[in-house]
Amino acid sequence: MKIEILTLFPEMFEGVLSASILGRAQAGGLLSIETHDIRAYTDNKHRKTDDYPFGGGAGLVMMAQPIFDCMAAVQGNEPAHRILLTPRGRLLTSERAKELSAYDRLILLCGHYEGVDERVNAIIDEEISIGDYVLTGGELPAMVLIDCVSRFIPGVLGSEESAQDESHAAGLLEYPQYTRPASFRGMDVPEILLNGHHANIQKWRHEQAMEKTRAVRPCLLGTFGKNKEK
Ligand code: 4FV
Repeated sequence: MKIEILTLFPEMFEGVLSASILGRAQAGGLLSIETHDIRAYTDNKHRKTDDYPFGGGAGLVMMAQPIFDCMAAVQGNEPAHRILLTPRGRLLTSERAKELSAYDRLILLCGHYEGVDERVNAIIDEEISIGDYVLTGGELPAMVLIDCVSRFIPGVLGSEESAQDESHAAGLLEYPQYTRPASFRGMDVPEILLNGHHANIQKWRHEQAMEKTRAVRPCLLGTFGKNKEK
């Protein structure tokens, strides 16, 4: 998969995209991620990328021209699924991330300040939000999207990991996880995980996931109840 990021702050991505799993995925050729500086596509001598909103209101709005020209230069003649990160978008879920991982190419547009000129939607295929809160920019949401989409690309997670058996993948919050030592400062790992057999461990984990989901995110149970076994 090739991911290209249109941003005013390419430097924000350097650490995140070069470290850990994402760094290894790129080194292994499973993923290619590039950033593009929108400011390089401005057509005014002051390299201005934003301006005051028509109709008044606080803050600044990103102008359409630099974004249009940056998108045209980056996309070229090749198809890509173009996503604007914005609080006004469809909420990013594990299910949507898995669907996005099927694309060969994603182009992510990071808004900044108060957002982008509405006319930018003429060159966007989808608006995605990472949650109902407002950040200072779309860069962190883009990193979140890249991280959770990449986990569904075959080979990105090691063989010992899986994006399938975890919180939200099955429609529930994940069961508790423990590792060595079996007893730590008087807190013991549940006996069933030490001596139970596979079927009992699976049953216990499902019960724990249901209990956690009921306590913390009961709204998920409605979805889980509709199309999965109880
Ligand atoms: C956001 C979110 C988000 C709003 C104004 C960038 C900022 C600025 N993006 N999910 N929540 N974006 O807060 O995706 O343009």
